[in-house]
Amino acid sequence: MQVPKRHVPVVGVLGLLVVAAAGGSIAYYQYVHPPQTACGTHQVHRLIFMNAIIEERGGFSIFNAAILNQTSLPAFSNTTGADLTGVHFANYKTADNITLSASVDDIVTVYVKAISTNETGPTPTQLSSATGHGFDIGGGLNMQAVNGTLPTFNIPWGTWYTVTFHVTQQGTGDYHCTQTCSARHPQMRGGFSVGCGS
Ligand SMILES: [Cu+2]
Repeated sequence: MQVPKRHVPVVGVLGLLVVAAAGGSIAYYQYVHPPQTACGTHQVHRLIFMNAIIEERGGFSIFNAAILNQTSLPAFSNTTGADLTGVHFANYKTADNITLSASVDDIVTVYVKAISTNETGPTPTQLSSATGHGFDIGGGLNMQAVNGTLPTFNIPWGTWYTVTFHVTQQGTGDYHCTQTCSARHPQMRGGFSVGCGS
């Protein structure tokens, strides 16, 4: 007697990450709210907007900050940056224009525009070998990107870069440029302060 062949179904298990595209250009993402941390903080999503120019001309400078009051990120373009049209957010004032401040369990989205000195004046200019600025978190803090890449080694002159990361560590560190852009490139950085609670 012949034993009938058994067909074993293959079950694929997919994760819950949902990435959808609307209008062919607007990307939405969704993340699961992590559990409360020991800090007992209420998570907020910060949007930090900054310019990056060689340190001799001011380095990084934060020009706006906001709390995002919706789960989807604003639409983003490398040439025009974030599009806040119709986005629910509330601006807030940072302590200064250089320090990045957040609390444990926050989500932070950084927008950086690399400004070429050739666009805004004669001297001093960036190194001719430089093609833009870069961005990374360091100085003892290590953040994992949940949208975009961290670090990035080139934000071409005149364009925008964005990254979203989850703040998982309390402490003091920095954010800094990753491309040798001028004589004072090693000083092109800002403080990153992560507290517990807000
Ligand atoms: Cu730089």
